[in-house]
Amino acid sequence: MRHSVVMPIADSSHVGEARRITARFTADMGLPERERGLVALIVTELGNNLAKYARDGQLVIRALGAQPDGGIEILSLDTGPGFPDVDRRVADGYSSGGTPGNGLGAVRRLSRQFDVYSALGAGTAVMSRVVPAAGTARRAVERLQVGAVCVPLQGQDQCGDSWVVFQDASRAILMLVDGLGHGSLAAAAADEAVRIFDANRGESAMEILARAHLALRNTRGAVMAVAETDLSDGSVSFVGVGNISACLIEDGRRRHMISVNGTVGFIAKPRAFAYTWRKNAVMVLSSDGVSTRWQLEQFPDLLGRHPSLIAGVLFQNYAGHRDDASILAVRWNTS
Ligand SMILES: [Mn+2]
Repeated sequence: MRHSVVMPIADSSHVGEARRITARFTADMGLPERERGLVALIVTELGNNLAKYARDGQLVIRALGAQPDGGIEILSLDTGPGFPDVDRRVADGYSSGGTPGNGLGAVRRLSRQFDVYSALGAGTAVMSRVVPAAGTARRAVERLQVGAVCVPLQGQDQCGDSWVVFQDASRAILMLVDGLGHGSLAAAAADEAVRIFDANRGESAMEILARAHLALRNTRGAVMAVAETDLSDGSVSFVGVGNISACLIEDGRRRHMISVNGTVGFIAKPRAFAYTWRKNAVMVLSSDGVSTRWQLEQFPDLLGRHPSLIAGVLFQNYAGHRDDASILAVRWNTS
C-alpha cells in the first residue's frame, strides 16, 4: 500500500517484463481475476506507448488500500516529447493512427478513474486506477484525493521511506518518514514510525512525534513530518523533524512549512507550526530523495490534475538515484 514498484520502459522488450511483474503484484495483493485482466491490458497499452514514443518512460504501480478491493493505481511517466490537446486525443473515437496518445481512450474506458497530464517540453503522465466495485463504494466518502510515489533506492528490496494518510469525519493526518540511510535498517526505523503513527493516530501531531521519538531510540533513527488538519476549518498543525520538505500550494504559490533540525529517535525538540489548508489547495510532502528545486511554472496546469499526477511528475523529474525517494501529494476536495 505504501510502496510503489517502478518499471522502466526503454523498448518493447520491457513491456512484457512489466506485464509479468504487474501480474505477480496483482496476484499477491489478491486483486480479483477480472480486474487483473484489466490491469494487464492497461499496462500493455501504456507500456507500448512509452516504448514507441517516449523519453525516459516508466510505469509505476501501487496498491490503493490495505484490502484487495481498494484497487490498484498504474502511472505512466515520461519526460517527453509530450503533446498538446491531450483531452482531444483521449476522447472516445479519436484515433491519431499510430501517434503518441493513441490508445489512451481505450485505457480510460478500462479504468475506474483516469487522468492525464501532458505538455510540450514537460512530458506526459497518465493515471489509471482499477478498483473492484466493492472498493469504489467504500471510497465514496473520501474528502481527500491522495497521490503518492514511494520507492527504494535501485537495487534495494526494502524501502526506508514510508507514508500514511489517515482521515475520519473531523480530521486528516498526513505523515511521511525517511529512515536514515537506506536498506533494511532504514526500513526498520520507518516501519516503527508507521506502527507508532497507526497506534496513536487519535493523538495530536505533537504527541505522535513525541511518541515516535521515544520508540525510535532503538533504531537507526529517522526524519519525519506529521500534518494534522482540522477538516472543519482547515487549520493545520505541522510538526516536522529533520529534512522532510513540506508545502501547501494554492493559486500557483508554494508556501513552505517549517521543520526543525534533528533526528527522531536521537535529538528532537518537536515544535508545531500553524497553517491553513484552504479547500482545493494541494499539500506536498517529500523525502530528500526528491529534489525540492522544482518550479510550478515548469508544468503549466499540472495543479488542476489529480494529485497522483502531481506526485508522478515530480517523481519523474526530480527523484535522484542515491536514496529512497518518496513524494506525497494530497488535495482537499470541496465536494
Ligand atoms: Mn533519505
